[in-house]
Amino acid sequence: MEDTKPRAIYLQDYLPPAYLVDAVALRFELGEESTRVSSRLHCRRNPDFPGEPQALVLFGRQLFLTSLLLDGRQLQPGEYRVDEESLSIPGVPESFCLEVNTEIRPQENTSLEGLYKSSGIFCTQCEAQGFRKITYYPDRPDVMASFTTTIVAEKARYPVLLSNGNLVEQGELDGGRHFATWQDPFKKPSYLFALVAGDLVRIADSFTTASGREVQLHIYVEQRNRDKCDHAMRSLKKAMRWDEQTYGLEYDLDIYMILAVDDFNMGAMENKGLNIFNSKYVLARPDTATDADYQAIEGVIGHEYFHNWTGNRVTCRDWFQLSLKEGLTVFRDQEFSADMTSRAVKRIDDVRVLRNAQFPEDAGPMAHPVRPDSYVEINNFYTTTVYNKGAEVIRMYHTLLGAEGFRKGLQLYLERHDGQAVTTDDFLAAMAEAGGRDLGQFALWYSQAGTPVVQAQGSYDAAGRVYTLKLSQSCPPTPGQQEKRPFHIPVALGLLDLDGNDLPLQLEGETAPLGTSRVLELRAAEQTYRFVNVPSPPVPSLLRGFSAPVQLQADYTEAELAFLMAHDSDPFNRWEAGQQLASRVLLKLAADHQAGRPLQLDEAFAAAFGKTLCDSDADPALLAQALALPTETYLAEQMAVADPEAIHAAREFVRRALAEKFRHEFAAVLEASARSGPYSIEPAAVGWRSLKNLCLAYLMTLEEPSTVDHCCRQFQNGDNMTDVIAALACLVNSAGPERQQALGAFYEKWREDPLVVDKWFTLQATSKRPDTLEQVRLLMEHPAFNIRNPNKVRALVGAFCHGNPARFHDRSGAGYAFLGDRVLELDRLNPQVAARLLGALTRWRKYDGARQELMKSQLQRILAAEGLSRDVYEVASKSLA
Ligand code: B3K
Ligand code: ZN
Repeated sequence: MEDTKPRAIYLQDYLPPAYLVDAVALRFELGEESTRVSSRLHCRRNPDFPGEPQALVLFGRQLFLTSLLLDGRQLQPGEYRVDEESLSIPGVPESFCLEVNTEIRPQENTSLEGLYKSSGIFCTQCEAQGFRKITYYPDRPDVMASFTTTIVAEKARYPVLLSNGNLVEQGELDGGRHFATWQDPFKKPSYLFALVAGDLVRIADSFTTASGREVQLHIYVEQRNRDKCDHAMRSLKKAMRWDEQTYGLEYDLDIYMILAVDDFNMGAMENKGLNIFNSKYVLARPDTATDADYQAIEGVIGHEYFHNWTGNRVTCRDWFQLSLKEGLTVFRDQEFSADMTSRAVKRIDDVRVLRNAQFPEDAGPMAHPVRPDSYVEINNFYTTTVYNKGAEVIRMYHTLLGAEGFRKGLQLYLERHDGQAVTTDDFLAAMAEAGGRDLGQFALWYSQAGTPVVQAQGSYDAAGRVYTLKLSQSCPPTPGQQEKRPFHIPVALGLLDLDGNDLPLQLEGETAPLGTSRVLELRAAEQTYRFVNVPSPPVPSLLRGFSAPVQLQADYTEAELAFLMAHDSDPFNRWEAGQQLASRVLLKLAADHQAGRPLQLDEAFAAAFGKTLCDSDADPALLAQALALPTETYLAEQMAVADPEAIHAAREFVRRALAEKFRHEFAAVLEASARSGPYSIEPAAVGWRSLKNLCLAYLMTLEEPSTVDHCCRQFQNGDNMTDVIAALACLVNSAGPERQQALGAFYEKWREDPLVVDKWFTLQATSKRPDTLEQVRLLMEHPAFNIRNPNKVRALVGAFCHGNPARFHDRSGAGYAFLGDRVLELDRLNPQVAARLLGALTRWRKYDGARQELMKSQLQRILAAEGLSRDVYEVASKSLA
């Protein structure tokens, strides 16, 4: 048993490939039973491979090998070896042509990795290692080849045949079949390969690049979705323009294609010239998609487009370098969205994701560095650490080098490595060189896991007019890393005077002040900064814009937090001060709840909240952010032993208490918003809707008939999905008969639209009502639910396990057992989705003894199951380790 356990792969074992592939010609014959794949590889020995010539090893999984020819000669079974994972051929010549013929069964492929079918459409997902489920190949990113792909299929069922690059030939064949041949002029790793065949409609547009080339833009969707592509197309053109203007980067092919499919493991995939998208990130119409959906579409369309340079033109040497392309591309899409909408709101949203998902990951058993040292299953490392913390690391280069230095560094990196597969060290070297900076210590952000804690202590000397700020840092241990070295941390800060204005900042030894907001570079375990000519005791505004992914511990009084909330010139820190104040109040109430003490609304907090709510000059979008309480997930992280019940009780109490206290003020906002104009997707309108719907949600906690009425009217008459779903979300938590009526009406109206039905599932799965788990179980039997569709699983099961802490962590353990059942059920169909879901149990050590036992027993039960995937095995075993 011992030796059949999946084994880890280590970064330190990296060796360059023994053989290179210069060109590959693929031919697919797509059938209803099986698909024939023939692949002709032009290979040669890699001159950079250290040591003796080796056997040629090609990776392959779940393939049926029909024939193998080396330089035209059929190989006999004794001349090669095939096992579960690979095909090896010893004694191959210096350079040769290999023809590999295999058969696969895409129709039976429920893992949605490799070639598979989604609602009658053939499509592929090859990153990270899906290509090896299509044919035997050196499926690793440092083998880059020119691809020519011929697709043969029945014309009536599959009129559209697509692959990467340019269409070079097409025509009719016998038996009602046709073919198309595509050629990609750019060398690429196999993970960027894509193939599509289906009955699709094409939305066409074009884009003229800065240098005057015309690029055809095609979005392919099923006929029923043709009226939902405008926003995606607009977003694509905006992204193309933005990358030219911001970084001087132009698109490089004459055609850019996007396909939307319903069955997809993640958001989307940046295949060269042919992106494949989860339809959730393409399709939108005002009546079917919310403002958040519109924003996510713009972000993901941008993300995949930006990969064309950061990922495709310059790719990763090995999968340990994943953040090289992902962190960088997330940073690029964040900046793009910030420029298209509101920078401050975008920053707040991004930091929320970091704190609600990445900080917990960094504090749990799956913690890993931005550049991991090892993995069992690479699909488990498409994490919020690699993506979102990776983006924060890129943001810190930007902060340290400045916008211009960063732009130069990026240009140097892309010029130097165009067409190569490289490492995060190569990226850092280009940044250091362009910025003229020593980034040796900065490299620790890639190799050390864990969220650093930065402590700040200030003191003011009135006689000397000196403000002294002491910053210290430490980082908790993470799996395999007990001791950490100090990080290089950019701490952006300002000092506020008694009136709340920014003071000029002059450090001891400087001849004049240098601005009112500046970046301190904390490099040692402890550093002291002395600001001179400070006329009065200041309130420091620390870590402005969240300049580093750290936990800041500052000894603010509640009065100081309220002061920063009202006056800080940095909008992020205004929001942050409010969140810190609210967290203190909520955590104190959670403790009261645990001790059985009566709950009381903190007066100072209520006053600060009221002041914010009544600030009529405030930007509605920022106001909505400021008035939203910290999430239950965030609050749980702040407790030594998380108590989901106490947190839920405290948070609901505060919501109701605030609603009671400010019912007129909330109602006034609702009224004002009614005058905010007709539906539009412009940021100002989005801001008003978010504020209005937040106020509605507060008021609905009181369930007063007039509010319920208002809510029902908004549900019935809303002309956009944002308003409709916001109203429905309130009704779903309510006790009245409106709940069932609204849910029924909504389903009847939208039953044919899978993405809208997903929202319907999610609202019910995240309901606060005590019978939610029962409802979720029933909904799994609903005809619209399909366990093979990842969007459905995420919308119902994922939303309950990850998005409803109060119900999921029910002390009976029923939520955990439900998750255990689903993980085992899903693992046989789609290991990637199963492993993600299991993530909800990894933090078991954070809970009380009774819950720990219940969670652990599910992990043990899963680990004991026969035939577990590598994906689930890795998460379960590391969680228990
Ligand atoms: N690069 C893909 C992710 C592939 C995940 C494979 N398990 C999407 C993206 O980050 O753009
Ligand atoms: Zn990406």
